[in-house]
Parts: sequence; C-alpha cells; structure tokens
Amino acid sequence: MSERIVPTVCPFCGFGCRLFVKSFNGVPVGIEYVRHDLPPNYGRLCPKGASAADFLRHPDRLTKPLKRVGEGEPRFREISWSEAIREIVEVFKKIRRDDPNAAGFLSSAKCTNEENYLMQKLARLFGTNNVDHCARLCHAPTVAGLLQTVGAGAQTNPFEDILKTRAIFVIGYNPAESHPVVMNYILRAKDAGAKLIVADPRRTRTTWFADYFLQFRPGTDVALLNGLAHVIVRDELYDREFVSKRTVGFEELRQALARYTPEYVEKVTGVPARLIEEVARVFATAGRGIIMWAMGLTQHTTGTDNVIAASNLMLLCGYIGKEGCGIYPMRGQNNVQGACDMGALANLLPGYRKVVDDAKRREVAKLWGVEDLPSEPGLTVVEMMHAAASGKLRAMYIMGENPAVSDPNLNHVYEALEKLEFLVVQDIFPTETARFADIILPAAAWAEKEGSFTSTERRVQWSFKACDPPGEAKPDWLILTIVGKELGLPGWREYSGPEDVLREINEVVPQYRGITPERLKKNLEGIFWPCPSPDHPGTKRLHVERFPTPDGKARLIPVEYRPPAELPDDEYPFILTTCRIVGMYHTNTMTGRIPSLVKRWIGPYAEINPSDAEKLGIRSGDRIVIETRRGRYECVAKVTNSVPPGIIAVPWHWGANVLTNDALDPVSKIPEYKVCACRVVKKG
Ligand SMILES: Nc1nc2c(c(=O)[nH]1)N[C@H]1C(S)=C(S)[C@@H](COP(=O)(O)OP(=O)(O)OC[C@H]3O[C@@H](n4cnc5c(=O)[nH]c(N)nc54)[C@H](O)[C@@H]3O)O[C@H]1N2
Ligand SMILES: Nc1nc2c(c(=O)[nH]1)N[C@H]1C(S)=C(S)[C@@H](COP(=O)(O)OP(=O)(O)OC[C@H]3O[C@@H](n4cnc5c(=O)[nH]c(N)nc54)[C@H](O)[C@@H]3O)O[C@H]1N2
Ligand code: SF4
Ligand SMILES: [Mo]
Repeated sequence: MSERIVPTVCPFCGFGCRLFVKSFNGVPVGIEYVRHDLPPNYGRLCPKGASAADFLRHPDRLTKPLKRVGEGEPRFREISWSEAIREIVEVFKKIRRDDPNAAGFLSSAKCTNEENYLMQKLARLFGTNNVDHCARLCHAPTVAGLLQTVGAGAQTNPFEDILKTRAIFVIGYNPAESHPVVMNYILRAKDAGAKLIVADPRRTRTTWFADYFLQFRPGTDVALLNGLAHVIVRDELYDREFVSKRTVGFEELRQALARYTPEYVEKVTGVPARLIEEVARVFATAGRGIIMWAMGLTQHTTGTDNVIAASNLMLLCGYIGKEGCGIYPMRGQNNVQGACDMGALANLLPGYRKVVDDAKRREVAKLWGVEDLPSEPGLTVVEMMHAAASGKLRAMYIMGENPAVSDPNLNHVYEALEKLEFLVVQDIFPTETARFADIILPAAAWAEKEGSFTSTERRVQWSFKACDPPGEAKPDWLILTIVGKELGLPGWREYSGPEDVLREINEVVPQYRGITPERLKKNLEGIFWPCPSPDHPGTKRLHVERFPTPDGKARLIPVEYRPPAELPDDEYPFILTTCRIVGMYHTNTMTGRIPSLVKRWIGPYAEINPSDAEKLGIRSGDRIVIETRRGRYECVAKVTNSVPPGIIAVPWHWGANVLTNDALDPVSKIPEYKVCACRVVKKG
C-alpha cells in the first residue's frame, strides 16, 4: 500500500498553479494543499484546479485505441495499439508520397513542452509546416503585434511585479473568471494603493473592483487606446526620456493620434470624453504601470492593430523594462506559452525562428540531422478547416484539441471534418471532434505522465507523474515517438522519455538552453526563460536594457480604428460576444465531467439587457433561440444589467460557436469570436 503526494502543474489555465496530487497505489485520490510558500500560487487554487483530479478516473476516459466501423452515425470498435499505429502509418505514408502538404497536424496547449516539440518536429520531418494549435485562436495577434513593436510576444514581467505597481490597466480581460489567482494579486495591489482601470463592454466581476470602468462598444479598442494616447501626448504626460532613448517613430505616431480627440473617441466608443481624459492622466502619471489583456483585445479582425495600440500606450508611458511595470498578455491554456516556444506554429520553428528565414531554418534542420525543412509557411488552424472543406487537405492528426467545439462557424467545421479522408484524434475523452475520427488514440492526462509546462509569466515548471493512466492510455510523447519511428521519417530519433526530449530542446531552443531536466526537477519554483546557460538563474524581466530588435529600440507604430467584420443591421440587430466563466473550461471535456463544477455552473445561457428583454418579451429562465448568418443556438435567457443594451453575451463552453464568425485578422489569422451580428427570439 503506498500513498503519495506529488507536485504537478494545473491542467487548466496558463497561470500555472502548482497542484499536489495525492494517489493511493497509483490511483488518484484528490488535490492536496500543502505548500503555502511556493510561487506562483502560494497554495491558492480556483475551483477548477481544486477539483482537477476528479476527471482522471471518469468512466468516459478513453482506455483503448478505437477504429471507426461503418458509415454515417459513428460507431467504433476497440483495436490494439499495433493495429492502430499500422493504420495511421499506412495512410500517412501514402499522403507523404503524394504531397506532404495534404496533411495537417494540430498540436496541443494542454500537452507538455516535450510533446509539443515532438509534434511540430514530426510535422516538419513529414514535410509540411501545416502544424498549428489553439494559440492561433488566442494570442496570435499578441505575438504578431508585439514582434513588430517591442520585438517579442511574451509577458514582460513576473506576477510579483503586480504587487509593486501603482496602476493596473485591464482591457478585454476578466481575471475574476478566467484567472482567479491573478485577481488575487490585483486585489492585493489595490490594497497597497494601486489604481485599477478596467475596459470591457460588459460589467464583469473584475469591473466590480475597478476604480475606473470604461464600458465601451465591442470592437472599438483601437479608438479607445488611441484616445488615451492622444491625451497623453497632447498634455505632455509621456515619458520623454524613455521615448527619445528607447523608441523610434514618435513623430509619425503623434500625427496619427491627432484626430483621436476625446470627443471623437466618445462618439466611436461610447466612453465619456472626460473619463478618457481622467484615465489617461491617472495611468500616465502613476509612475509605475501595468497593462493586462486577453481575448477581449485579441479576438478581432483588428486583433494585431489592437495589440499595437496597447503597446504604443505602454511605450509612451515608459512602462516597459522596469520593476512594477510591464506588458501582461495573459496566456490562456496551461501550456500555450510553451507550445509557441516549441514552434507548434505554422509560421515559426522552435525558438521563434521564422520558417521563411533560410539561415534560421537550416540551423534547425542541421540540429535534426537533415539538409533542409519545408520553407513555405503552413496552414493555420482555421485555414486547415477551410482546406479540408475544399478537399485540399486530405488527412489530419489532432492531438489535444477539440475544434468541433472551439473553432468558429462550427457548421462549416463539421463539413470540413466530414470531408477528410482520414482523421486521427488523440485525446483523453471521446470529444465532439473524435466523432469524426477514423482512429481515436487514448492519451494519458497531465497527472499520469511527466514533463515541463511553461506558464504565462515564462515560468517553466516540471510536472511529476502522480498516478497511472487508465487502461491502455499512453503519454502523448510516447505515442508520437512511436508514430514518428514507424513512419520512418528521416532525422527522427527514438526518445527514452520526456527528459531525453527536453535535453534536445535545450540544444534547439535558445531560450531554454539552461533549463535542464535536472534543474527543473530539483527546483519546484521553476525557471524563467530566457535562460541561456545551466548556471543562469533565468530572466524575470524582459527589455531592461534594450529591445530584441535590430537597433535595440522599440517601435511606435500608428494604427487606425476599423470596425469589426460584421455589424448589426435590421435583420440581425444585436452584437453577439462570447466569454468565459470561472467554473467551466473551454469545450468542457474536463470541467463538464467534474460533478462539483457542473452542479454550480449551469448552462447553456445567454446574457441580455433588461430593456432588450422587455422589448422581446423575454424573462430570465425563458428558452431562447439565437441566430446568426451561420447557425442557430438554443439556450436559457439570463436578464442582467451586466450587458448593455444591444449586446448578447454567451459563455461559449456549451457549443455557441455554431454562431460565431470565421472572418480572420489578416495579419495574425485569428477569427473574430468577440463580435458578430445576431438576432434573438423567444422559443414559443
Ligand atoms: N474558467 C476559465 N478560465 C479560463 C479559460 C476558460 O475557458 N475557463 N480559458 C483560458 C484561456 S485559453 C484564455 S485565452 C483566457 C481568456 O481569458 P479572458 O480574455 O479573460 O476571457 P473572455 O471571457 O473570453 O474575454 C475577456 C473579456 O473580453 C470582453 N470583451 C468582449 N468584446 C470585447 C471588445 O471588443 N473589446 C474588449 N476590450 N473586450 C471585449 C468580454 O466581455 C470579456 O469580459 O482564459 C483562460 N482561463
Ligand atoms: N466562441 C469562442 N470560441 C473560442 C474562444 C472564445 O473566446 N470564444 N476562445 C478560443 C481560445 S482562446 C482557445 S485557447 C481555444 C481552445 O480550444 P481547444 O484547445 O480546442 O479547447 P479545449 O477544450 O481546451 O481542448 C483541449 C482538448 O485536449 C484534451 N486533453 C486534455 N489533456 C490532454 C492530454 O494530456 N493529452 C491529450 N492528447 N489531450 C488532452 C481535452 O480533453 C480537450 O479535448 O478555443 C477558442 N474558441
Ligand atoms: S487559477 Fe488557473 S492554474 Fe490556478 S487552479 Fe485555477 S485553473 Fe488552475
Ligand atoms: Mo486561449
């Protein structure tokens, strides 16, 4: 009989809480709260982390490889691992011979760094850059925008700096629901005198604590941010020394900002001009300021512009490269930062080397023992679905993603998945996406394997194996190792385990050079990247001396306000926006199987303002139908003042993506989840 308590990293959000999983004879028992001295969460957890162990032994867990039998309504039969691998290898070998770009691979922000590294390596050695993951639906604009302005897309400062700041500007981010432990840091900063400014179209739980609440029209972020910057420049509140020494482009920006007067911005955004003036002054004169953003800023066809406008504001204030300051683009998934670092992106190789950069690409090829790698950027998440629908993409391998719920415009996604000649889904549960699969592979969940995860603050932590996987489920790294070998890919090598893979990452990803398995396993606090050598302590603050741009300076780049792709009209008179709630997580494969959460956070529902509800004869609890040009969605109405008139807000965990728009930001290719036009009717 053996009882063990083992340190892991939470499998839900990107804050990266340490979870101590208790097991008995290899069977998970629950989460223990044992280390109040350990960052980043110091023993605190939100409801999801606290109940994370409860889905591990759920009867729905996939325990054997499955193969589709027959057509139409999917039925599956259990097969052996060797048969499953044989089927996969046969099809993928054929496609590789015909055209490697006819295959697409989705990697997973739920999986470890080692697993993401292997997935993108497999795709590239297979011969395609068609490898991507949910970062594309999330912080792609952050990466695209910040690469242009400050030269790197990562969060610049550690969470501890929140406690040292004087002003926090939260825009398009609702930490009270999406990162509860961050909210705790924010409230402690407020206790110490920091001012909290929140910009959101909805009156969220985060806004309850705001000193200043900028309630504005969805999709008008550029106008709002430019308006604030206008006042800061006009009233000479900007940091002259910082702007002249560390940035270029001030004059062009000043000219472009001229027309964003508070009065004009009030017209576009709905925020009173005097409030814009006051907030600009409070933020710029605070001395130390932080900006935090997430999906409200990024999930727009103007996502990259929004990020650039936010970056301009921070550069004008000189709030980068200092303690108690910084840019906090709050990463969502537990390992979305790591999956990006590992190069699980259609345009970037490990360590953010561009696939189109011949020298950088050949550098990676050489490390992998091949001459070159595919040089054409691959298809992104949404582009893969379009290519599948048009027949250009013939097969997909999806590890730890559930696009049949998480992608926009689901009716189109169903068509695309249906049309694929061959689909492999590797997951821990039989997901909606797996219904379309030809082969389903059972994966081990986070606590049943080991490896490293990188949180939003660039903290890399080792997660230890706490319990056994159910049935024949295998860790993702092991499955990929076998598939790569059986495909006979040139340059593929066998790996003895996650530590072995991490050692290769140490060689290939410069930011991770000093983050060795030995150090990570010894040091439960983790190590911040960049960490250039094994004796380096890791870097908590970025851009302290210079920016990672050719001349070491940041760029101020003018951006103009553009409206969203689809706005309300007579036929579809409301704006539909989608959001998250604290007890549910994404497509609900995991939280939907935790009884304590399911009982407390009940859905599906939509929020509607009392004045709109009255006009439509709708009361709280009524069944309603929401329709867009793409689909219809039935749910329960929740009449509340937290949404302003004209807006319908839907937590998307229960399948609301049948409604959303797949129009893309041209630069980052993120879809516009946060704004589209809809109508609402009471179900008769
Ligand atoms: N409980 C829970 N926590 C999670 C997740 C989860 O599913 N459940 N997911 C994780 C992931 S992957 C991510 S990326 C993060 C996301 O975390 P958040 O970004 O905080 O999540 P959202 O609720 O999607 O969007 C944030 C806010 O954007 C606002 N918004 C809508 N339209 C606009 C607009 O036009 N402009 C602005 N400025 N704001 C707008 C919404 O009203 C909402 O309050 O959460 C992570 N944490
Ligand atoms: N309308 C709307 N849609 C959105 C958003 C929005 O705000 N509004 N947000 C977008 C954002 S920010 C994101 S990040 C995406 C998320 O989109 P997805 O990543 O598709 O959503 P998840 O539900 O997190 O899917 C993760 C899958 O991994 C599986 N899994 C968990 N652990 C493991 C493991 O160890 N191994 C394997 N193989 N599988 C595992 C889970 O069961 C689940 O099926 O959704 C996007 N979709
Ligand atoms: S805040 Fe995020 S990392 Fe922490 S317990 Fe909750 S979901 Fe997990
Ligand atoms: Mo995300």
